[in-house]
Amino acid sequence: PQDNVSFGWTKYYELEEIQAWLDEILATYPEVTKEFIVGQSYEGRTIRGITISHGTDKPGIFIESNIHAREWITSASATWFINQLLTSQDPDVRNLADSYDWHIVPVFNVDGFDYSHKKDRMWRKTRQPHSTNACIGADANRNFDSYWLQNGGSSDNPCSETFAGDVPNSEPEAKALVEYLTAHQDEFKVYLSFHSYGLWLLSPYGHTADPLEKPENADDLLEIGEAFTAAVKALPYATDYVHGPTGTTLYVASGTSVDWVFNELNKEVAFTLEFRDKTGGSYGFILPPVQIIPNCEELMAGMLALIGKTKDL
Ligand code: ING
Ligand code: ZN
Repeated sequence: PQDNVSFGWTKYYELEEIQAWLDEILATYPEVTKEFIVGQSYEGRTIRGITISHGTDKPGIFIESNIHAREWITSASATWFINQLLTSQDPDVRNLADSYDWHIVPVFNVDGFDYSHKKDRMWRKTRQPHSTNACIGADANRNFDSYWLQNGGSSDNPCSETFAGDVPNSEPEAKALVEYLTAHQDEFKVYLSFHSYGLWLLSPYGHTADPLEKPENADDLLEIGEAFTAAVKALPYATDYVHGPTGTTLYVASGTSVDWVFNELNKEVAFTLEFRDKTGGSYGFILPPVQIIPNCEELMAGMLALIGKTKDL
């Protein structure tokens, strides 16, 4: 799977290395890949994405990864997934690659990711200082304009790990994504947000734990979740993902990207994936590199099932 390019999935790479790899991929596969730019981060880094398309006007799938800085397994898995779409000879993966237009942002929170590599491994938030200088950064996954700071799971304290920002879209990264997705909303049908950790597949809504408040297509989302978890469980690792609505399954969190896309862009299929480590696992966010490939294999199995079920509904 390391065909053609100088990258492997046996260690975690720094932002510069991932950017260089992306350049290499774009240069190696010019016919089917294209760069897109979501925007600029607070510290002026470019938030880059790659489109992989083996044709025109296929249904689109958008993947946002590493919105939380310390969740390194997410960008490791997103880059592996990109490589698979381009190089795999497996007929199921080829079909997945050829039947959809893929829009993938491997590292969304570029400032935070760089900071987590160079200064503080456990950094989660963005890097924009609060106006009071009390603390740095907001939780980008609480900063979107959907039930923003309303129903819990997000904080108005700038020093909290789940600080929602002073206003929705206060973080340049969230604002850029909102503008990009709004302008390109016709190009995708499915939205996925990669996180770690805990082995969860979470559907809207995040803003409420009331089981009666649920999307119209809640049953469809459960069916998709069922397919995903069964496919992952069927691998030799027999890993148990748990699926369900975010607020009732994991915890309440408002202002997330997935809820914003689901509610404001009216996408019917939007999920948060929480990769390895397992819930209560001893590694947590510091997942050993030997688990990168197993996690990726689980991602691919789950993704094939998720997309397959979505198509059949
Ligand atoms: N978990 C996610 C978080 O943002 C989540 C869980 C995602 C909740 C999307 C609601 C919606 O807290 C981690 N590990 O970041
Ligand atoms: Zn996260």
